[in-house]
Amino acid sequence: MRIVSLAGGIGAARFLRGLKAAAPDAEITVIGNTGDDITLFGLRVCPDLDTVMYTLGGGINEEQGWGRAGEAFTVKEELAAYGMEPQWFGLGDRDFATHILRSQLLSAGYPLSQVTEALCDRWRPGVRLLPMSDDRTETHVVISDGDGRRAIHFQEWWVRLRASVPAEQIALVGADEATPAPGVLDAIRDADVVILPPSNPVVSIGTILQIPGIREAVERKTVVGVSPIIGGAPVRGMADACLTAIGVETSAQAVLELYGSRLIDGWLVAEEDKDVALDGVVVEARPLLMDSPEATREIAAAALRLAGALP
Ligand code: GDP
Ligand code: FO1
Ligand code: CA
Ligand code: CA
Repeated sequence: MRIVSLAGGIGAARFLRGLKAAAPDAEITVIGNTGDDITLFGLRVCPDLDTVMYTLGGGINEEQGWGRAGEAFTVKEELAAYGMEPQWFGLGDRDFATHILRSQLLSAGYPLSQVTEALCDRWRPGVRLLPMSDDRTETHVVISDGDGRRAIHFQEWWVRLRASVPAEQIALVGADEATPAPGVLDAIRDADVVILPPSNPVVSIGTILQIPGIREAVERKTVVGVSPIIGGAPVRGMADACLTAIGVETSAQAVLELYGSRLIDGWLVAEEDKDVALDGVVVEARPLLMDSPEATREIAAAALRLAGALP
């Protein structure tokens, strides 16, 4: 069986562990969000790709959900001692090595897809991890504060401001000129099923779908999504602030309507959201908390069954 999954960071990475367990013989291609990517201290950082790679490769900080386990922050402290900015982004020493190697390969001319493959040679995530695009795109957020109305990088809004200042607009800079990375459209075309994990509908899944060609390719497939919203709230993180920014209510119903029935064939919601309905979409209510490996595997298995990919 061939499965394609679009992926943000923590929600996706945890779900993908369950998907691997639910379909151990499947060939899984993960199309990762690179809108979160940022250049810091001259190094290219790809938080969502790294979260998937470290989680599936056994290197993730499990409690935090991002960054490396057993991390130290000597380099960060030394940079701060020089007064280097930004100081609001916590890059650990082990993680720095990933960004140094990635940046070296990128400056040698390798595209991000090949660089990601090289990094995965070490981590062996058990899936094929492709960035959504080799072209540089970045999510920026328009805010108004004491410094006026301006666009800032998504990470500054998310990490420094904790999304506490309302986003007036969220845009993927560079999207119009970007093309899907090599292998992305082929993987979607050849997939038996496309799964949308419980990732952020705006800045993870929504971002990937903005790369020209990807949405159209996915719409041709059988697509099952897992709601990241349970009982009117995100399970973790600040996805509600992203949905509000694009004028969408924070509910499993509204996220389904945002994706639409052209894209989605099946939608998994939590039991408290069992009344969710949309013409042309099969909705199934079940426990959706990924609070153990078994529970997560069962969510993934339910998604595959809804897609007709498992008996
Ligand atoms: P990020 O890039 O690190 O923000 O991660 P993703 O975009 O992949 O996923 C974030 C989303 O995952 C958030 O909107 C959460 O509500 C959702 N999420 C996290 N844990 C769970 C869970 O256990 N169950 C469900 N249904 N959603 C979850
Ligand atoms: N998130 C934080 O809230 N604070 C941080 O200092 C931080 C550092 C960081 C470093 C590497 C990395 O891969 C991820 C990191 N994250 C951090 C998480 C991440 O930037 C955001 O949660 C996501 O981009 C939103 O999906
Ligand atoms: Ca993300
Ligand atoms: Ca379809």
